[in-house]
Amino acid sequence: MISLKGKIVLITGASSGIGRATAFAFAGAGARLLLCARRLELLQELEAPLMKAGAAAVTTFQLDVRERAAVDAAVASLPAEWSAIAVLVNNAGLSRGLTKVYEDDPVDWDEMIDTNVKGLLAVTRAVVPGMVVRGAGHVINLGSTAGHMTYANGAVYCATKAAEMAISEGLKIDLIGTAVRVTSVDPGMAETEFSKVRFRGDDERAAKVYERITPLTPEDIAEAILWAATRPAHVNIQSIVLTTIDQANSMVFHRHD
Ligand code: NDP
Ligand code: 8X3
Repeated sequence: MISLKGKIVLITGASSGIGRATAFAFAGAGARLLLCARRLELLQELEAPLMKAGAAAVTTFQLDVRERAAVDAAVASLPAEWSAIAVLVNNAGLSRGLTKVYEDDPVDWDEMIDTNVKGLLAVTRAVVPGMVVRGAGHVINLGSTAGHMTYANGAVYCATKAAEMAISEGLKIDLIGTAVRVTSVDPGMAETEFSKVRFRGDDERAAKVYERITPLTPEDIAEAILWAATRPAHVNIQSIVLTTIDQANSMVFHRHD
């Protein structure tokens, strides 16, 4: 196990759900946290609790990962004491709608592809060259069981997560011979703001997704991310697929009586 004490960890989409839980997990390991998302006020509210949880330092900033120039500028303008990013958690992501692909709103396609695929690529492109130069680093991407098996009415979201899997594999190949590690963490259903965002604030519809199921918690996933990041330097965890006991794959669930 390697120590993350004082190491810089950049987490995208840290204002909610898995990203926020991951910030607390890395805080517990004594890391220095660089947290971004669009809702800056939510990030700022986390600063004191994260310090209390053990973070060595916390810096928050507003970032929309879809804005490639802003991503480049944010990473390039990090002060020297924050620039040596040791772990990048590419977590920012979302799903919009649950509709037949031939009836879908193309605006939703753009939002999912721009965030989950191009946003992940933009942050990776901005951060990884520094890791290669420093001879150390770890990129942890959030995939999904949705990338392993497509489900009805979810073609484009599933496609973005299949793309994440291909990008993680490709990045690992391209980094071969360097000390930079790449991991894809692929959860099944976890209760976060994910379904509220998918259904644009329809809380009732979102709650139905988790009805009579014990979903994963964001903390379950954060624990897996932290575990991957703390393996000895020669160990590269390529992927972790985790689901609740009530889920077999994208299509098969057990709903309790
Ligand atoms: P949440 O909606 O709770 O969190 C999503 C996070 O992503 C928020 O912090 C949001 O912050 C951020 N985000 C969204 N769009 C952008 C953007 N353009 N720029 C910067 N940040 C952005 O969902 P989850 O925690 O569940 O999702 C996190 C990741 O996990 C996603 O990649 C998702 O696809 C994946 N995942 C989720 C599963 C689930 O069942 N919940 C299962 C498998 C994978 P803000 O709105 O403030 O920008
Ligand atoms: C999120 C899990 O099954 O709702 O990636 O798409 S699912």
